[in-house]
Parts: sequence; structure tokens; C-alpha cells
Amino acid sequence: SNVDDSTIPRKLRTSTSLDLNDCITLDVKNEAKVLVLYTGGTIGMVRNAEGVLAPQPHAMEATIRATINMHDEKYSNLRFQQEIRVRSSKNQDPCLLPLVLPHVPNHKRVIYSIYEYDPLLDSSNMTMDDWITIANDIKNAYEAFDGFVVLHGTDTLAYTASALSFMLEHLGKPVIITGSQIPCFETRSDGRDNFVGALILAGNYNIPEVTVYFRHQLMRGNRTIKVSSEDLDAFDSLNMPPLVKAGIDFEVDYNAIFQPKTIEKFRVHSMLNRNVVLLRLFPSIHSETMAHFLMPPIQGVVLQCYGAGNIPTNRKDILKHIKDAVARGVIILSVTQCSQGGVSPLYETGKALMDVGVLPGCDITPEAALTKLSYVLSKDEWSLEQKREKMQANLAGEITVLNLKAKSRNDKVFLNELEIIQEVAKSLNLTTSEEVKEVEKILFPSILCSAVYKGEIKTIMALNDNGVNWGMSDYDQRTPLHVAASEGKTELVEYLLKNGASVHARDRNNDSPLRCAIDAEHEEVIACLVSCGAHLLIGKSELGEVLCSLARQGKKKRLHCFMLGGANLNVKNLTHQTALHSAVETGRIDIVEYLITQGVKSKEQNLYG
Ligand code: ASN
Repeated sequence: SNVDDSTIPRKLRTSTSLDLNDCITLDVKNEAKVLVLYTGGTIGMVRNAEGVLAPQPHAMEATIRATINMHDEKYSNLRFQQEIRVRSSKNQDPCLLPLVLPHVPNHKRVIYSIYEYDPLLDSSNMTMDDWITIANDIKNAYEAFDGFVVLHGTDTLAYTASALSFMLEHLGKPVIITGSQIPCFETRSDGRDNFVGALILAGNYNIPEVTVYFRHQLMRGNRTIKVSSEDLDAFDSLNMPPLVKAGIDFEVDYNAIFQPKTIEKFRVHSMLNRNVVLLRLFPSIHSETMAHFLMPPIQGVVLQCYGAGNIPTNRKDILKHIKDAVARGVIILSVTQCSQGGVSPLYETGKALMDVGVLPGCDITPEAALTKLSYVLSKDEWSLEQKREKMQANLAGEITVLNLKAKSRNDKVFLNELEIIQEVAKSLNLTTSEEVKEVEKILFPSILCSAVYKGEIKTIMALNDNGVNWGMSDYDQRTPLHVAASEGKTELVEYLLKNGASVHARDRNNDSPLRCAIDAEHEEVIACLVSCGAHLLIGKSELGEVLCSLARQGKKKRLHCFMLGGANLNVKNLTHQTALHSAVETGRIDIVEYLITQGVKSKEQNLYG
């Protein structure tokens, strides 16, 4: 070329660049799988011929693959080379290998796949049907992934996040919704950063909620509102602090994470009632407008009132319309027009509404109120009275209810165990409360695990009464539930699950509490965990390998535990061998008998016929 060589800095011309990727090592145990549902939005838009932004199909994934901080091509090739070989041996076209997020220190490798919706939508074009599609897609892929990221337009993102928080019942894995204000194809895009943050969080942090990740904050989805159409800080959660702040490190507020209190499997409620309306009061509103909004087929109304839930009490016509609608069985929920705070019966003008049967919506957002109403009204199995009760209950962290159980921090001091923290602080000459807090943060999870290990019921209950979050993990990323499962303490497993412990948490070895219970052969614990939705997350051939090896060693009870944990005993290893092949080969009659009574097919062929 004609480029004058002297314009290139000397250092660049002479140095041989060091390719760090050549030093890549696989760490299969330290991987997390995330499914990305790409529904549309600015994040994947380009300007069309008229100069306006519109979704661009089939463009996002290629761009991500070519972006070095979003995809590690070398790791993916090395990790999935077997797949490449198998496909080429079968003369199949080479497939697109999974995307791999480059290494993030102290975090698992995130392996992810993007499932692109057709058509991609500007979120203003989305409807309740799209929420149902997203919910069902998550249901269908639930067991195969550790977490989910939904790429979504920002305009109606808060509605989708709120709706999903109710529809994904007993959710045990993270579902993180994100998008961007500037398309990811543009240099200044905020989309890449939002996307990467969401992937890391979905694969690494045990936050089993529908959340929104935007501009370095992870917020509870049903608390979020779009606050700006221009700023990159487009979302806020004004009535609740964020669950995670992403600075140099991810700072997780474990105590704020919503903890489910039931032993139930994850399921999707895929029906919504569309006869709902959001009505914002304004001075001098027509009586007819009001009446019209409350008319059949409307069954639920979110009434955005002034300030702390006030309406004009001098408008008897309005109150009469409301009273008549409530009498017809319409559920009316009052919320505030303010972006922060909620409704409270502070004023005469607010009490008047309660007197005619309007329900107070506390500090719920209008988006969450509308979607909650739509969800609750679609539950045919609930009576009108039950529906009214549910509207006032905290279903998915959408309203603030005072936790009477959670005592003030000072009350924790009476726990003997916490004296350890004071002792350690003293011996380290720590003086400031910040330093002591830091020690507490490090020691607390280990104290929880140790109390469970020793079965100190009184301490555990006292910790629970103090509002502890059972999702905290020790230095090995083991949660108290891992410990209880390994030790076969069924009652404690049940207690922890009923008090919010996460059934899908994984330790440093990538083991779940279920895997711990299987390896320690605790049948009762396995049954309890399975009833809460626990499942094995292990590839078929890897499972085949484990089962064959157990059959060869004659480990009948362990095989049985795998079966109780959901394993298919017919599964094959890489050489197409089943546990039954291995048992026959090694002459383990009792294992052969056991496998056959479990319905294992005896006519399967392995690679050698
Ligand atoms: N109109 C876009 C959407 O909601 C806005 C965005 O994503 N920033 O799809």
C-alpha cells in the first residue's frame, strides 16, 4: 500500500503481539448456561431508508459473534470441538457454536444462545400475547438453563417485567430483562454493556426473580418504571433500592431478594384477563368518561389518584359511579400518580374511596398494578373475595409490606454465634462499624452453614426470625441448603425451602443441593427437593458416563438415588453404552435385576452391537 510506514508508531511495528487466547484453559465445571430471548427493541434496530429506527432481523447474533468482549471464539471452538467433529463425520453442515462470554474474574463462564423472535418487535407493538409467548418459552427451556435474559424494547419493558413476575409462579432461576437506548450496532451503544451485565448476573447470581438490568443496576422487575426517553439511565425503581449495584464489583443486597415461602415447582400461568383499564384522574374529568371506563366488559380498574390516593370528594357523581361498579363486582385498585411513594388513608379524600370498596394499592407501580389485576382476574379458581384479597397481598415483591418478623439489627446481637463476629473484629483491632460490617459480610454465610451442619435448630430459627436470607453462600459457594442436603437433614431442608432458600443454587463444583443429596444417598431429601422443582442439570452423555461407572462399581443405592432425582437410567454414554451394558459386562447380577425392574430396556445396542 501507499501508507507511509513512518506514521505507524515504532513500538507497534516491531512488537510481536501476545495472543492471550492461546493460553486458554477449559473449565467445564465452572460454566453457566443462559438462554437469551431476543424479542426486539432499539438494542437491535437500524435506521431504515426513511431514517427511522426499526428492528433488523438476523443481524444481532453476527454482530455479537464479532464483538470480542461478548464472544470468545477460541473457547467456544475448543469447548465444542467434539460437536464440530461429530457433525463433520456425519457430513452435516457445521452449526453455529454456542456463544461464550469471555472470562470474567471470579465468575463462571457464561455459555449462551440467542433465540431470535419472528417478527422482532418495537415494544410499543407488543401485547399480552407476547408476554404469554415469553413465559411459555421460558417454561419450555427452564430445566436446560441456569438463567434467562430477555432482550426487549424499553417502551413497554416495565409492563412485560411486571406481568412475567406474576405469570412465572414459584420462579427459581433468574430472568433478567434488558434493552438499550442506542442500538448495539452503533459505537456509543449502551446495549452491549447492559447485555453483558445481564448475562453475567443471570449465569452467576442466585436471584430467582424477574428483574430489569439497566445502566449498572439490577432492579426488581415489577418495581421498575421507564423514567426517561432520552437518558441512558432509562429505568428506575423509586420505591425500592436496586437488588444489585454494578460497580467494579457486583454489590448484591441479599436481604432484599424476594424469598418464596412455599415448596412448589416452577409453573407458568399463561392466561391473562384483558378486561382491565388504567385510568388517570384529572381535575374536571367528565362524569361520562368516568362511567364509560367502569362499564362492562371491564372487570378491573387501576385508578391513578392524586398524591397519597386522593380523589375530589366534592364530585359525588364520580364516587357514585365507583360505588356502582364495585357493587357489580369490578375490582378497583387505587394507586398514586406520583412516581414515588404510595397510597395511604391519610386524608378524608382518600378514605372516601376505601369506604366505597376501592382497594389500596400501597406503593405499587401502575404497570405492576395493571398486570397484577389482569393476572388475578384470570384465576378462575379464585372467588371474587379471594381475588380482592390477592390484590392486596404481596405476590411477587411488588408492594412493600412491613415484615413484622424482621427485627432491628441490634436484636441480632443476642445470638451467641454473632459474638464470633465481635470477637474477630476485636482481635483484628477493627474499630469502625464499616470494618465490622465487612467482617460480618464474610463470616455470616459460614455461620449459617455451620449452624445447619450442626443442626442447631434454635439458632437457625432465631436467624430466620431476624430476616436472614438463606441464599447466601460461603467461600465454596455452598448455601445452607447444600449443607442440609449433604447431611441428610430432611426437616431442615424443608424448613429452609419454606423460608426462601433457593433450590437451584450451585456451589463451586457446580453441584446443586439435589446433586449433594444424591451423592450422599439421602432419599428423603431427594424427594423433598424434587417436590420443590429441583432437577439434574447434566448433559446426557455425561450422565450416561456416571451411571455406567456406578453400575460397574455395583452402587445400586446411588443409581436409585439418581433415578429418584429425575435421571433416566436408559441414558447412554459416549460409546452408546447404558448402565445395563456395564452391569452385564462386570457381572453385577443385582444391578442387572434392579435396572430391569426399573424398566430399563434390555434390547439397546451399544457401539459394538
Ligand atoms: N421504541 C423502542 C422499543 O420500545 C425503545 C427502546 O427500546 N429504547 O422497542
